[in-house]
Amino acid sequence: MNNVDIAHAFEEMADLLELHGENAFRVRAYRQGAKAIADLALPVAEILRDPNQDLTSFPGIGSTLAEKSRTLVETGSLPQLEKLRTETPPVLMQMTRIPGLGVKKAVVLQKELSIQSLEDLRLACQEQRVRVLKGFAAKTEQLILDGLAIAESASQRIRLDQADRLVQRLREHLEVVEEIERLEFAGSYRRGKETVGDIDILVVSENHTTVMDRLGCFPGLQSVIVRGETKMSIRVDDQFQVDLRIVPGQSFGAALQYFTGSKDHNVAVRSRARKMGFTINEYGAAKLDKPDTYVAGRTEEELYALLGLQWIAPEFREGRHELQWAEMPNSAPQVIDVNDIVCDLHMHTTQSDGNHSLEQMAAAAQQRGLKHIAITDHSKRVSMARGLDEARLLAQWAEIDRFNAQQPGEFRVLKGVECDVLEAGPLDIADEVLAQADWVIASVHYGQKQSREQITERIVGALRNPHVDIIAHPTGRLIGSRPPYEVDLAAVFEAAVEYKKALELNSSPMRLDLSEVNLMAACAAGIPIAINTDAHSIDGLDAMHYGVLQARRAGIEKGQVINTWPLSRLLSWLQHA
Ligand code: DGT
Ligand code: CA
Ligand code: CA
Ligand code: ZN
Repeated sequence: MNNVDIAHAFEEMADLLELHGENAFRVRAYRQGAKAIADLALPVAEILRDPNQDLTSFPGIGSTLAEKSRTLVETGSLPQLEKLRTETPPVLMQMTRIPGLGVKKAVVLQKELSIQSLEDLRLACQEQRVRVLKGFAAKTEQLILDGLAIAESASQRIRLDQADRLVQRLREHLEVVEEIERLEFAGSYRRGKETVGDIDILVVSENHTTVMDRLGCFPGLQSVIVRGETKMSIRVDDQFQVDLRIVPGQSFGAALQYFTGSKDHNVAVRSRARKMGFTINEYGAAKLDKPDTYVAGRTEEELYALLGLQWIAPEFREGRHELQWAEMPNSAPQVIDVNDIVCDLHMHTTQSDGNHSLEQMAAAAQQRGLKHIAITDHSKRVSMARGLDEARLLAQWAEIDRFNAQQPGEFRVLKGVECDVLEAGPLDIADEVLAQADWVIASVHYGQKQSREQITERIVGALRNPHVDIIAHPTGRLIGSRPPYEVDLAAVFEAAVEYKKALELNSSPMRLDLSEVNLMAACAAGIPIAINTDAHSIDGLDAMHYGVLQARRAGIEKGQVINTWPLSRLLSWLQHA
């Protein structure tokens, strides 16, 4: 078993444990472990063999995971994983992606109706075989039918960070081909969508055979779906598709524009072109009366310029306002950019479930150009993460005061906490202690299955508390694995406006919560947004760009993003006056 195999086993453990409703922190321990193992420079087997090395000395690997790594290396399998696999028919994982259908109900349906595929489930609903089961109603059938489309697409799409890793592997594999003149990734990946349905590669090369032969020996290749003169599609890893197109150099810009999409953007571009007397396809732009003579197409800039437009960043190409903006750049909104970010206001340290100390996180944040951060460890309800009680919090904040006093420059650490909103409603930390914090995040981690009324009231109640500044990951979704909890976001937005509070865009690529669409609504309501990494290690701080990318896709102006404000403005906003 090599490191990649071990990491895969831990990832699968995490997925399956999550499916079975296991504690989120245990799930995360496996995810972190998987990442830590994948990042190791040495083979795990070698580390385990060396008496002078200790696997647990590497960040992200505790004694449990070290033990399981040993089992994997020595036996090639993990009994817990085997057991979970047999308890979990693959369709169950897909079924739990149907919004509103929890694990328990999915298990009952799967067993009672011998469901093998989502198609079986659709049939069962259409034939009204679900409503007759105990605990199910006609309403459930409709809910499932409505949710099936979402589940079907979720089961085939990968998250942006997973796409990033695949793209890097593909790039490294293809780059060695000297005959490749240009190589670019297009499609939803280039647009930075939160999930990607397939990877689209564009290549300029005279030698199609060499390029296709090289793609055909990609490690992880499962099968070649089609191979033609200019187009090749393969399946890689877990059923995921990669499309390659080879285009002539003079068409590269037109092809890149075309295959970057989105469809809606392309429709808008083509309709504008027609009105101006041009026709556009993936080979270039031509005059309507001379469709065979291309007048633009080597670069995207050239193509957009022909239509009187500035070049449009791929993340804006969703058929919203981007053509208007590109037409009159001076009146376009100042959309948030990664260079505008001066702080990160949600991160964990070794005091709770983080991997690095206050000093290490602060140094790493400074290296990344940040001017201030907030340390926000978990509160005591989160016992799995060694959440802090009042006494430990006060001690940590005294530590932060000392740290700030010793800072030579302007860099500052805010005294924060990620305080759980308890199942019954109240906050996990006493008001008189919260009053001493600079920055209080309220989060719902437990009781996520409660009714819409209950969860909404917990969140609105938290916003009403004068010490709370922001709600983290406001819908609790985990992309592709857990639907948002039932919450009336309109009521949450209303409360945020009334109490002058902020909402988070959690940058973790597994969350991206608030989502793009919800962000647009929050921003329309005038609610300040904090884009935070929720880092549990130094590396976690690098997730900021995912959050910023989603905020850009939502077209959020930088002034509305708290992370762009100087500390003085943040401190005065924190008075909520
Ligand atoms: P995905 O892969 O589902 O995440 O989304 P995309 O946007 O990458 O879609 P994909 O891979 O089917 O195609 C890539 C781009 O190529 C798409 O955004 C627009 C363009 N495209 C592909 N096929 C068509 C088509 O039949 N009509 C139009 N208008 N555009 C197309
Ligand atoms: Ca695609
Ligand atoms: Ca495609
Ligand atoms: Zn957190």
